[in-house]
Amino acid sequence: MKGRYTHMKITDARVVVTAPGRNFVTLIIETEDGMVGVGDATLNGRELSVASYLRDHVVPLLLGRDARRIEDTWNYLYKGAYWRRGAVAMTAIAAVDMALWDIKGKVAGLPVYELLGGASRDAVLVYGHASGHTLDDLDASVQMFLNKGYKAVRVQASVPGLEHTYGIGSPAVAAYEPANGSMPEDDVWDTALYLDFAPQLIEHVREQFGHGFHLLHDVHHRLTPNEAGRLGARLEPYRMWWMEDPTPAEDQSAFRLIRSQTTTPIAVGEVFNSIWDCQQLITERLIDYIRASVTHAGGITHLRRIFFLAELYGVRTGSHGATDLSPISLSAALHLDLTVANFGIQEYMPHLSPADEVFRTTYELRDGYLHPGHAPGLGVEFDEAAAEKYPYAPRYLPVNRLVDGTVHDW
Ligand code: GCO
Ligand code: MG
Repeated sequence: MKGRYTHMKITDARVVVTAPGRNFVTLIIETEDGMVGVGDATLNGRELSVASYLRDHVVPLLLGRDARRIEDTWNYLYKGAYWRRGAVAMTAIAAVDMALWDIKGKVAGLPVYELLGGASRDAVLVYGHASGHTLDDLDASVQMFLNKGYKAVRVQASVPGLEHTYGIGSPAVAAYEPANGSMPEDDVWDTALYLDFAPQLIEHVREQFGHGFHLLHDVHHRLTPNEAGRLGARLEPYRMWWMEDPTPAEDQSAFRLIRSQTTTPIAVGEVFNSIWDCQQLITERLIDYIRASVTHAGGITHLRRIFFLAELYGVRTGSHGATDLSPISLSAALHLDLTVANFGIQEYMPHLSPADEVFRTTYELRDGYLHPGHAPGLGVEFDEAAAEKYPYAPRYLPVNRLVDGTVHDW
């Protein structure tokens, strides 16, 4: 047999770096019969390293390969590099993987979720980001999400006494990083101030709005295990959906200590890029939610493996979905979320205009739930002409320092 059914050659693969509102790296793969697939390759603050990894070392290997062989291509790029894991390599592999799933869906005439086993639910529960410099501002922000029908809200507020705190923005926030950072901004961090304030913040929100919605909070890797255990214990009366990234996530055994001190659910994983980063966390049941993203953890193929492992141990999913991941990443996450048995929740920060001019998406938010839509493939069209209007400019995430100048986790 000849043609598409035995081979489907990749004839072109190119990388586009664009900044419609913020920086995104996109991989476009084309096949001999004109199929086009797209993948997100954005690694916030280190974008060009992934663009180079793809352009210089992956694109030459893709040309002439069979676009249908997703699993084989994944292993070829992962094992074939010899050097394992790492955010840059895994983001590059993820972009290829997404683009190939997109193509497979388009060839089949089916949305990717159908190829992954079909929907396990009607739509995907998402959480929105409420924040405020003051508790009054935060109240207005929470109210806005509840009015829009959100069933789950993450709350962050400025810590009194600190000038900048991660996670605060206007209601329609697109980013928490400074807009024009050709150099990283220095922020000051004080754990004692935060630990005094965080329980007041959560108590305040429950007092104002009650228990009729799911409440989340991101600690952003800034505590020690003992501090995190104490905080989790203080938050227990407020029935949190989760406490996110309480300690630096690379130290997996630290979570034993946190677990021994609190039953507040724990979510970890936005900085992970492979199953090995969370193997212990999952198999020892040290977390409740795994938050890796499609883009940084090796694409749909690899993130699905992580989710399947998590399913065995009663750990649910809660994928990273900040706006530094492109709409292609969010769409890919939604297709996967819709299918897996152990889905928990999906982070959702809407991409603001002009991102929608460059990425045309089919996902739809209704009553606090997202659905990826029914278009074949991932359901995202990337407009290369529009992308050209928004040139890349370097931007960095801030760096935290303690009051005495010591570098701390941001
Ligand atoms: C989240 C994350 C983000 C990260 C960002 C870094 O929970 O959404 O913590 O806000 O800070 O993705 O690039
Ligand atoms: Mg986070």
